[in-house]
Amino acid sequence: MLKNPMTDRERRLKWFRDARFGMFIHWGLYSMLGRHEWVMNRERIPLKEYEKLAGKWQPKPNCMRDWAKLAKKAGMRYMVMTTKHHEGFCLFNTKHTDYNAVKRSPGRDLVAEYVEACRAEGLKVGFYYSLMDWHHPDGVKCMKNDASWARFTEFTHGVVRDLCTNYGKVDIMWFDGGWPLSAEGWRSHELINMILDLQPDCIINNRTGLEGDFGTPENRIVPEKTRMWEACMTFNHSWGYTPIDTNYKSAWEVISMLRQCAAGGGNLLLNIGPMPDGSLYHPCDTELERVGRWMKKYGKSIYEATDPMEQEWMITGAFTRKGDTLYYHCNRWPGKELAIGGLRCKILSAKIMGGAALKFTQKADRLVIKGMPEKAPDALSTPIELKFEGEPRQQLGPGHRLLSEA
Ligand code: JFZ
Repeated sequence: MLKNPMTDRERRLKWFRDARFGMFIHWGLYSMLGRHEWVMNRERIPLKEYEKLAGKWQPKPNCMRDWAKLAKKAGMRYMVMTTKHHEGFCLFNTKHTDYNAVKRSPGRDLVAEYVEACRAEGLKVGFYYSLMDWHHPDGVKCMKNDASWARFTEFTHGVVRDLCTNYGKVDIMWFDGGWPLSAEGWRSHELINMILDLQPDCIINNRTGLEGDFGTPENRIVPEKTRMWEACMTFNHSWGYTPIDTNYKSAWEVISMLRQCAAGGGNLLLNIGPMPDGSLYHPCDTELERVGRWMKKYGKSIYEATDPMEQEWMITGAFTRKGDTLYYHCNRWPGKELAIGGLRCKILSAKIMGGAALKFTQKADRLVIKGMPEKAPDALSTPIELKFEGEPRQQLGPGHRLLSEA
């Protein structure tokens, strides 16, 4: 049985619910090849050839500090870094395998450096750990052979124990790569109980095969209604460093995703795959700095505004809500007037967030806000703050009027 997951879960999740925004880091031997973190599998690179990378990796000193500084500047409140991805190379010291960053190149404990960098910036510490392991000799045999299964699950639990013992407080264990075993096969109940024994405040995601403390929709924002969730998104379309994948998200898109996550009561975990030496690069750094300047000014409408509101799509923007306040995130500026149809609540006041009151008319379910500047105060998105009373619901339907009003 799992330790006291329900009552304890909300206590452990409190900081996470308030955090809203985190930085995901995918960094490993695969970063040196620059063709996605699945390169070993996709290109069927022979193990002996791939292992040579573990004799060459030379990240520059203190690169994680740059990551943590950028995360803080962007308004992120936690980080999650790959401690071991599917390739099986551990970025930390462990007695369970020499295929690690201390016994091989770069001869440093990269996880220890990462943890220090997070804490220096006041960021919560998350560890990504892939259960699936393409390097371990029992990583596949464990499916069919009991002795192999016993060895591989002992290895897995032993390595996770090292992660939860040797680096101080761990705030998130972010598991991944459940293939080829089930929750029972991974002994996930035992794994989670061990983590909570060692790290009683830690939260654990849903990729051990068990429900976990939060859901992890990947590269899509799908709010979960019955529990906490966090959407993980790439900056381009790869998690690991992949310079040939140049279609990067803009600050405008990141803020739109943040609004969508907040409106659904969840978090955004946005990924960067650093260069082999740990360097960051354009446009990730510049776009995240733009996001951070926006979050400094309008962050309340994202961090705090997670109350539910039934809304419909609009081309000029979308809502978040906190109590009796709606924030209409206008990210396509219509000019001096903004019309919003379908609102079923009475609007009491309107203003650009942080600005002066705006005139408005509300007839039936048509709100028209007037006297706005010709140009958007902030092209990334300008939140219009609306105080309201009544039912915060927007209802439009496909007809020009609802059938009930025809
Ligand atoms: C996994 C990894 O394979 C990938 O390399 C990256 O680390 C990502 C964050 O997690 O990718 C997945 C995991 C789950 C799904 C899709 C890709 N899924 O459930 O659809």
